[in-house]
Amino acid sequence: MKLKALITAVALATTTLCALAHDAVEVQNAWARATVKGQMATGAFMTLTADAGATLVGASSPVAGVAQVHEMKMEGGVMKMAEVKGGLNLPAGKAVELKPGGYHVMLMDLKEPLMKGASVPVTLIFKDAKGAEIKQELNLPVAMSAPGSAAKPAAMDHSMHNMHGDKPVTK
Ligand SMILES: [Cu+2]
Repeated sequence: MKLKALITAVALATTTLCALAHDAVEVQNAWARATVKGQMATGAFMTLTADAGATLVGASSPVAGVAQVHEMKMEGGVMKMAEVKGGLNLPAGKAVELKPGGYHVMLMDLKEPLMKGASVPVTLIFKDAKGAEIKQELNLPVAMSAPGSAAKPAAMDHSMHNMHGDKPVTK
């Protein structure tokens, strides 16, 4: 057991070093949406650029029982979202935006409310071009809308929360 843990640690350290050397995924404009009392799920958003190409295969956070990579799209006139099967492809050198109404990291089974102005640790799990796992730890600012944008949250964000069984968000 101990030996296995050690091997895992060494393997992780090795992939991290490789990641820093040439496969790092650049994360920009990352943030997580603040929640209201009783709300059990929220989204995290960011722009990802993988110089050598990568796939965002998962995420984790100490504040969420479950974290998944989600996609939101129109289906028969209804906005639906689901886990991105096989992960979100990040083509080499291309910025991929995770934003309200599109791709996002869904934080579910929240253990505590996300307060505006606080920060939340989120670990992103990538597979690099060679299939090796890379973990990237982030500390996301919690806000009501994308930092630096005056845009109001889109109406579709509300349905997103409802789909996870939360109370309707009222204005
Ligand atoms: Cu979602």
